[in-house]
Amino acid sequence: MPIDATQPYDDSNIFAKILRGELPCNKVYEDEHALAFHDINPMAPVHILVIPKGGYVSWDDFSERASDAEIAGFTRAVGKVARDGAMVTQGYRLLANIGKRAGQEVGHLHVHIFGGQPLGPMLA
Ligand code: IU
Repeated sequence: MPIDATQPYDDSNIFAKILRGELPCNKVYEDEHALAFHDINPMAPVHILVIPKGGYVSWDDFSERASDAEIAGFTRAVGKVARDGAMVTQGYRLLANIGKRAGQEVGHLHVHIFGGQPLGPMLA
């Protein structure tokens, strides 16, 4: 059931639980501002989620409330995961589903990184 991304952040979501260590994840990378882990239901040979450590629902929420350091740190973490995953030469795709119409299922901002195969055209 997609979430309403205009609602305030609710820290009972599953990624908040992962961040608090209440649930496990298959971690790829972590630093002060971001955590990256393998998607539990991969849609490509490489399917990694990168999440900011702060509680933000959407990109618009993040860009409004996060500090410059958080925004820079998160952006750099996405790039680092792509580089470390050797996706840079082959190409990769970044995707963030925001809100109901985009099918956002988890109310904590996350960027999907897809790679490891030709990715085809953009959305249907
Ligand atoms: P979406 O952009 O909100 O639709 O993507 C949520 C993703 O979170 C989706 O690809 C799930 O497979 C993934 N996921 C996960 O990796 N671990 C979980 O415990 C849950 C969802 I729930």
